[in-house]
Amino acid sequence: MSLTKEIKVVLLGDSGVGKSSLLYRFVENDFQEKGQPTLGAAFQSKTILIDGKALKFQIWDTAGQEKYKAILPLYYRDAKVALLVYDVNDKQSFEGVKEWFKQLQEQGPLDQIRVIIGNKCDLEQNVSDENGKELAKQYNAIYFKTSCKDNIGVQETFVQVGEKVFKEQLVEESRKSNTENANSTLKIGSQNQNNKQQQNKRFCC
Ligand SMILES: Nc1nc2c(ncn2[C@@H]2O[C@H](COP(=O)(O)OP(=O)(O)O)[C@@H](O)[C@H]2O)c(=O)[nH]1
Ligand SMILES: [Mg+2]
Repeated sequence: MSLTKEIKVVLLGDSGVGKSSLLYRFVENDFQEKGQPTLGAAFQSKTILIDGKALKFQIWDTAGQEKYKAILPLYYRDAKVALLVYDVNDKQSFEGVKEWFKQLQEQGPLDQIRVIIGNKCDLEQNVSDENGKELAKQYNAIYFKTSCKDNIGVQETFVQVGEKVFKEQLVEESRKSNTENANSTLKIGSQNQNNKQQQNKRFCC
């Protein structure tokens, strides 16, 4: 059995907010002033160590254009993590993130970890931190501010996501072992009951 845990991550957000740049910064630790437009969707992987445990991110980059929107449920429906990106310089892109949340609430998985990313924080900020945090609170999401250009917050975002993934895994494992213990206690209980019934039978005429 492989010791590396693998999770699927999907990048969502309007065109031009920096989704592909985030992926490039995370995977290659580099930045391109003139990014290439993304067609449809494509993924890249990167493994990092979190508290000594390996976590492989399979990150799906999607295109924000209207014409691709119909196919995006294919990518976010089984993603453990959704990164919803806006450009802090562009108010309209923040409205875009609100739309994404609505769609994910209707069609996304219930246990998905959602992260709001206010990217391009090296530029003038037209959407305040408070607005970003407020939206995150409303949707029980994590909030991060990043700059792919100046390499701010990108690695930290993935590390925090990884920590949350492992924390959830621990909670899930302890929940499972509690249920298993409860089940075996029940079995022992009912076995005792059976034994008593057998014994009673023996003393019965
Ligand atoms: N100033 C600045 N520009 C950025 C940043 N991230 C991306 N960009 C630029 O924004 C443009 C769109 O980025 P891209 O990653 O293609 O956006 P996408 O359409 O969401 O994938 C490109 O010209 C990038 O160089 C950033 O953090 N700061
Ligand atoms: Mg792109």
